[in-house]
Amino acid sequence: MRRRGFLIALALPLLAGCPTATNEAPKAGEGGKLKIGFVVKSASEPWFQTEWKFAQQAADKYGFTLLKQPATDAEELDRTLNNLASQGAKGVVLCTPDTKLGPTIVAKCAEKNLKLFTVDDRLLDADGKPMHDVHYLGISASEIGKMVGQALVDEAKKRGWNPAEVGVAALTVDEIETCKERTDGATEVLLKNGFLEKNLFKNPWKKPNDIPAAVDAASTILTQHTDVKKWVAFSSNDDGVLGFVRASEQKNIPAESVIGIGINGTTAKDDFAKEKQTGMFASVLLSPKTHGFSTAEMMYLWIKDNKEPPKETFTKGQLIDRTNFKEKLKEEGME
Ligand code: FCA
Repeated sequence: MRRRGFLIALALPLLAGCPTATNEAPKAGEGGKLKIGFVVKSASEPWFQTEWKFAQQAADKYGFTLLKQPATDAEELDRTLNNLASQGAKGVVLCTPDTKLGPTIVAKCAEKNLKLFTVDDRLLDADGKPMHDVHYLGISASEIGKMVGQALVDEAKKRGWNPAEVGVAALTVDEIETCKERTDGATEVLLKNGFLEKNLFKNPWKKPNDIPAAVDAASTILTQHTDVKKWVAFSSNDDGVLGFVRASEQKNIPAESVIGIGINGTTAKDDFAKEKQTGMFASVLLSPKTHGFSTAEMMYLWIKDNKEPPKETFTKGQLIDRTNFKEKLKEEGME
């Protein structure tokens, strides 16, 4: 329904002979300043706030104007892309609220003369396949998922747990390629290391980017399996794992019986800073600097010098926990 609204909105100017298209064609921008949009699916998630912060540093360095906009659904994204074009933006770095909007987004950006650089979540075509021809920078998701799995295995061993008795909780977002690859990677490693399929409890995280929704999804798992006394937990990112950790606290499960390992680092770091260790044991710190600064910089050089960015870039991550997070965040320019 929503997507249809977006398609109609896209088709209307075309049907009407596109009377506004010439007016909306990219202008140099007021004051001659080049304008670039940076649109993300959630303005409240620390990951995206950090990405914006670094993108702003690129804008400050090169002197372009960065238009930071959230778009949480198809309609908002459609409005935002129209808006960016009418403000004279010539390109947009985008983490889409819905990867299935791929072809519609590509058509819209072409119509509005906006160069498109997708970040984090890759667009899917009409057959649900990744759109390899659209520029994309994302994480090496499967590899990072496996890092999470291995770190869970290592910590459980260190605590002397018998893997066959441990509950494995996964909050999944399988409709997003990068998220599915992460949780599949972690699952694979755990199952190869003595954790049991029968103890693997997956629950889809209905509203990703929303911690209360993750708490709900995790509570369901915990309520159904009160016999399980020790848990390892993972998800597509820190916020999902934090949902599990908060839910376990609400159920009075001791922190030492929970090993939660996230991805991003941007949310987990707040738990690492707490005086007492929580179930949020570690995280794979990504590089919001690369995802924010470098994408904005590449877009700027693409518009200004016609220097096309690589079609695909995959970034890495590094494990952080309470013992090293301060130093690692500093190295990434995050503190
Ligand atoms: C996805 C996740 C974010 C972040 C990003 C790199 O968009 O939802 O939390 O991990 O990939």
